[in-house]
Amino acid sequence: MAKIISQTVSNIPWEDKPNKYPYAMWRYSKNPVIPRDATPTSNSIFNSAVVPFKDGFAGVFRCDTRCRAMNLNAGFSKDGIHWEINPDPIVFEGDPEITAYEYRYDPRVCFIEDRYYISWCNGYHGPTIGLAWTKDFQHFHQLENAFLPYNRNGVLFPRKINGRYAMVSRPSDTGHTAFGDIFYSESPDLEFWGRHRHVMAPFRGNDSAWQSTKIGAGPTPIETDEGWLLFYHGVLNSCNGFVYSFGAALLDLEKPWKVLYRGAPYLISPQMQYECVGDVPNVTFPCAAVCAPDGRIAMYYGCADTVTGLAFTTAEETIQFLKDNNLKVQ
Ligand code: BMA
Repeated sequence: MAKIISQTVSNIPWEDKPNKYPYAMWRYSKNPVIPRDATPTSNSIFNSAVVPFKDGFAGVFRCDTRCRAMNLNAGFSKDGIHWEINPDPIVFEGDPEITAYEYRYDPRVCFIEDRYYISWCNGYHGPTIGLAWTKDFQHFHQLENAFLPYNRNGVLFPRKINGRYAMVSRPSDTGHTAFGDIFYSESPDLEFWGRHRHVMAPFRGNDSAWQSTKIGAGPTPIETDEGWLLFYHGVLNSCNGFVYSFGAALLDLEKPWKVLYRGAPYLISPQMQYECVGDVPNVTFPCAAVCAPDGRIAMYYGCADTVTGLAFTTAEETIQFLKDNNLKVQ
């Protein structure tokens, strides 16, 4: 049985797999859990990050406003399903040159040592990776941007690896990027990043076409005794535009840029109405997972750039799925 080493709590949101359901990941039957108008000014709430906090959960939510400004709001929940999301965006403290707001979106939250780190796509003369920390989800201290523009999908690892902080990210461009590989970077202090290593490229071929255009890390990687479990989104360029699905890979524990297994089929692709119809149709975009000691995993994912859904799996089932469906990459 694959064992989760990362932080776990037993009260994660959960629903058992429907009888005879054939796949490794299944959706919450009451999706979406967060509607688009959960704050007075929100046009949409999606691609958002949740972590265990006190005896419940806290999160950083991508709230696009009815002016279509992209920003981040904190929120709280007892059960991970019913959320109170602050009506006002997070105010980041720090060097005004860095905290100046252009746009903020697609947050991830990662608990490291004694605090919660937020990484997000931060507008600074183009998209790059913003970083901040909080201990209480009230006060947020912004750090230097991790990388030069242009970069997206910066996701921290929950502990130092070989003595350094670690992050995967996806170098990109200023537009609706039509390419993108996942890279690994290290930092001694969360300010200076280097030692960049290539992790994975999109797979250009029929054997896994859902991830043929670009890929990007999803939730904080989950440490298991068999490797880092990385859920990531992959994009297919169809005649109807980009289609965002997500799947998983298992990365080496000490050298996370080495891929041990990578699933050829997706785990979730846009199939439900709330995933196919919205401001951007056909998008399922995972940004957070919470784990239980017995290996259960609850995943939060953005649906059609409009609402937020939940899906479930277990470490054992996903790792077995990866072993049974490993993509052969030349
Ligand atoms: C990406 C990001 C995501 C979004 C996706 C689909 O480039 O902007 O926030 O979910 O496009 O629109």
